[in-house]
Amino acid sequence: MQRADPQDFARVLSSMCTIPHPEARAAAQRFLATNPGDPGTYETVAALEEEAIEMLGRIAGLSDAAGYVASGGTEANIQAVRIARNRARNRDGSTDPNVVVPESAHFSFTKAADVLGVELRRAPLTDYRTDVDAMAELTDEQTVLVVAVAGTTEYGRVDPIPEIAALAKAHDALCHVDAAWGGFVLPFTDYDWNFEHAPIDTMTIDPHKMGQAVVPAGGLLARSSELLDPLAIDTPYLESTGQVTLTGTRSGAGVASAVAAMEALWPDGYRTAARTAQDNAEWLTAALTERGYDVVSPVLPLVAADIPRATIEKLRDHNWRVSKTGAGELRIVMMPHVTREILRSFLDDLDRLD
Ligand code: 0PR
Repeated sequence: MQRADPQDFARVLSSMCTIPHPEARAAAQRFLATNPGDPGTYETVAALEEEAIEMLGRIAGLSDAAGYVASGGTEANIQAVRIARNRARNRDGSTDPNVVVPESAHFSFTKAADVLGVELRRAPLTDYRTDVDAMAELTDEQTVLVVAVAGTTEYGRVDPIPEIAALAKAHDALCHVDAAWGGFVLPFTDYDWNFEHAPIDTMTIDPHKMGQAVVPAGGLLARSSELLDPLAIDTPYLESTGQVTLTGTRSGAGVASAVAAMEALWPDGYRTAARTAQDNAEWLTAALTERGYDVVSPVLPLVAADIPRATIEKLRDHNWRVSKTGAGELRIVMMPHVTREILRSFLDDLDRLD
C-alpha cells in the first residue's frame, strides 16, 4: 500500500497539528529516550519541564506558574476536572459533583466526566459563546468546576471568561480555561482570557498546537502548586516521592521541543504567525463570501463555511484533508503551514468542483 508522506502538510486544512519549528524538531530528537516522569533519573529534561511551565505561565499572564507538560489537551482537561473533584471531596466529602461546561467544550470533557464519575452539565450558547445566565442556572452547591473555552474547536470563539470565573468563585468552585488551541494566538488580541484578566485556577494551553512544538506536548497550568496537591499519589520506588501526572512514562521529546519552540518564537515569532493566520482567515472569508458561501466570521484564525456536503467529499477525493463541524460546515484551521498560496490552490479546486 502506498502511504502519504507524513511530513506533507500541503493539503491539511482542518487539523490542529502543524509542522514543528526546526529547533523544536531538533530538540525532540535529542530527548527521544528521556522520561520526565522520572525526574530523579532524567534531571536535564526535568529542569527543562520547569522552564516550559515558567514560559507557558509567562504567555498566560502567570508568574510562578505550577503545572506540567501533558500528553495533550485531553489529559490537561481530564486533570483539571480531577483537581476540582478531589479538592471538593477532600474539603467537604462531596459525593455528587458536577462540572458545568459550555456546549462548545471539547469532547475531552465527556471523557473526563466518564472516567472521573462526575456529572457534565452543558450550558447553551448565544452566537457561539457561552450564555453566562444559562450557565448560572446550571451551577449549584454540587458544582466543583466551571469551564470556559478560549478558542473553541469548531469556531475559534472566546467565552466571557471574567464573568464565568466570577460565577465559579460565587459557588466556591474552581474555574478552568481551555486555551488548548487559542493560547498562542490570544496574547496578541484584546480578549480577557488569561490569569491576569480573571481569577481562573487552571488552564490548558498546548505547545503541540499553535505553539509549533512536536506531538506530544500539551500544557496544564495551575495558579499555585497547592492546586496540584489533590492529584498527588505516592511513588514508593522512585527517587521522587509523588507524581501528579496522569500518565507515567512521558515524552521528554515533547518537553524539550516545547521549550525550544517557545525560546525561538515567544513573543515575536508567535505574534507574526498569529497575524499572518488572522490575515489569511479574513482573506479566505472574503473570498468565500464573494462566491456566495455563508461564513462564520473568524474572530480567531479559524474559518467555518457552509459548503455543500457533496463538495466537501469531492475535495477530500482530491486529497484535501478537510473536516466538518457538527453543523456540517467546512472547517479550515489557519495553522502556520496553511499559507496564502495553499489557500489559493484550495479555492481553485473549490471553483472547479462545486
Ligand atoms: N481543547 C480544545 C479546545 C481542542 O480543540 C482540543 C483538540 C483539545 C482540547 C484536546 O486536545 P488533544 O487533541 O491534544 O488532546 N482539538 C482538535 C480537534 O478536535 C484535535 C485534533 C488535532 C483533531 C489534530 C484532528 C487533528 O488532526 O479538532
